[in-house]
Amino acid sequence: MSTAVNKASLEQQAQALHVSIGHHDYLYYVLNDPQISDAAYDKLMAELLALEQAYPELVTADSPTQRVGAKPLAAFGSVRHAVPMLSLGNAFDDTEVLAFDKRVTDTLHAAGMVGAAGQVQYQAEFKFDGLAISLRYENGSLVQAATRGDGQTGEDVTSNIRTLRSLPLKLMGDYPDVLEVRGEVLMNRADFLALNQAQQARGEKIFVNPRNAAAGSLRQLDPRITATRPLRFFAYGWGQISGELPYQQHSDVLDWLGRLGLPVSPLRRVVDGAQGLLSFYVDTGAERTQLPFEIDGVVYKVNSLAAQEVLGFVAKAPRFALAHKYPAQEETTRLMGIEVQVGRTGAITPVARLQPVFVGGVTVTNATLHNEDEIRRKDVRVGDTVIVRRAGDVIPEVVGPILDLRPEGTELYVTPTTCPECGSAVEKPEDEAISRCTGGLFCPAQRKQSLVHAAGRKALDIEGLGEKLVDQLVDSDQVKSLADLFTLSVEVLASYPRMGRKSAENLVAALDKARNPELERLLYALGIRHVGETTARDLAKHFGSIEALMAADEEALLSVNEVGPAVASSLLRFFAEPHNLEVMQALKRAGVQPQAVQQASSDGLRLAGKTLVLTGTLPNWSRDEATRHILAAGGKVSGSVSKKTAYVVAGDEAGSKLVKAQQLGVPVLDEEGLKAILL
Ligand code: D41
Repeated sequence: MSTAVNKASLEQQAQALHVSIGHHDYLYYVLNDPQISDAAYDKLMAELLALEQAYPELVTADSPTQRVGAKPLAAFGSVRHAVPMLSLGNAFDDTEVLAFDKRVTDTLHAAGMVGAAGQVQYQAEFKFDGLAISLRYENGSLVQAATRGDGQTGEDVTSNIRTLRSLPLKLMGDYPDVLEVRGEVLMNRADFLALNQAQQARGEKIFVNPRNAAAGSLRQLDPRITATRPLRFFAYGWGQISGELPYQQHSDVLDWLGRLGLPVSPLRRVVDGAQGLLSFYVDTGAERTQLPFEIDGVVYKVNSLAAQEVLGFVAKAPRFALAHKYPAQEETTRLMGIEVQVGRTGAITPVARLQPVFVGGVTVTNATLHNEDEIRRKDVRVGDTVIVRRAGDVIPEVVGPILDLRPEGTELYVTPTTCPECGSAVEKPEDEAISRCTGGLFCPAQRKQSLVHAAGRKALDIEGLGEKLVDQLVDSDQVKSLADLFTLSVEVLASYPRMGRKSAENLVAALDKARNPELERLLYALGIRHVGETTARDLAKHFGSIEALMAADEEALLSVNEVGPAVASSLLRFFAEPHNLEVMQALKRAGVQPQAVQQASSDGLRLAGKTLVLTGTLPNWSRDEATRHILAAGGKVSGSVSKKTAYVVAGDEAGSKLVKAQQLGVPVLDEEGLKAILL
């Protein structure tokens, strides 16, 4: 008699611990809002383990101690889905979305489910770039998890799915007897990068992207490995549900799944009509690169479940839903060759020559391979089929080879030992990843790049002096240094191919204008290592003239705010070099004379001590113009928004920085607002 009572109370004790641990897992992994310390959590877990050790009959499949309990499998079993897992139709442009909305609206109109002028209501969601999974809960307990497979039959990944801490082993609240939840398993970008680092340190497989890492982690036969992988899950639908569905809208069912303890994306929106869909697509696209995980599009679903039923299916895809894809950020193509580019400072960058491929909205033929170490790490070889990535506006890069497709006879890449441009030795300092040509300004590639840099908009801003002309001027030995540019005549320039007299005159006029630059621009134009725009500005403000700067010793240089030992020693080396002194003198002879600098203190200026961030396109001012006005008013311009940002100045097509400003409560100005503060 007493044993029975005892047993019931022990079971209650274990149950209470299940609920408590499940609740804290939910707070921690789903809501990101833990309410007890790790130590307190560990104590609950230890208590449960002790109890189960003393009374093994208390161990149930849905006990939190069993998340990683399972032994390695020999193979995955197969699971037939009680309700098939459908696929999604795709759209790649607005017209396809408009056609979808029209089809839906016409059908529902004919069925009397929308008024004559009515718009269809949709649920708009992210399209997570992961793996589709079906979870089966019976009496609230997770009993089975399966991959989508062909939609009818998938693989049994229950032991692996149990290790996902964000998934409840036991549902909360008022759950139905049978509930099949469908969703996507994925890995956050940051977790993917950390995993790859750890994999590399252990000499194990590197994953090419988060999706691949999530798939590889889920397809482990040993759940103990899966347990170490930071996988996440978001529910987006359902299969079998016993009894009557308590809601009539897709969005309400997803909210309900959230209340049962399942992770559901909060970034969903209920929208009306095609315009609502397209706005969601555009807004989400602007935030896309800032999200912690990868999405490859958005998904639209007719919100009314009754309307979904009327619309029905074609083949294996529902007529009530549509995936609207963003241009793929990754594609595969052939690596035809690896060439090296020599930069302004001699840095040797390997560049991949690719079979042209459409990725991220443009056709890509070249992609960076960063440096030799990266090529080795990724083991990329000429002839490989490679994955090319172009995310946002960043330079396309080669992510890695697809080893299964490697042809025979490929060879490891080695950086050339001599510069392909000038034949000088290529050196690689032990502690640096970058090889450099030692030719200095003897190397035509370095000379060309220095001149292109000096002519750039942030430097001397010499309009009409592009890369092509610089190539010709250097190749013909007409220009050997920055100073030589200022000796060019209309006659000489007009003698170059594709150079009319008018263009030559314009260029000579542009050069004339560039003879009196602001000091900071001239300093920046010289291309001294470690002297970027900001440092050039600080130096100009501090010293006021090029002569004063050239006369400064280390102590004087270090007394400038923001100038450290690296900048100081680079400046000293630059001005100690006879060739550079010659160029400085030649510049003077050619009439290059920087403007006098007003060394006014910034105190009392309108934006003194304030940092502003620019985003989007302003109606009248270019980014550089706006920056100059802000600096003139004593303010600073930064590239990223933080709580310390005084204002975000937003123009057309402002992106994530505007979103961030709104999140942080940073005041946002338009161009007019900025002018009002400045003037
Ligand atoms: O995020 C996703 N990848 C996602 C996939 C989503 N947000 N919603 C989806 N909805 C469906 C229906 C409409 C069929 C319930 C889906 C998928 N299906 C899906 N994923 C893989 C195949 C189909």
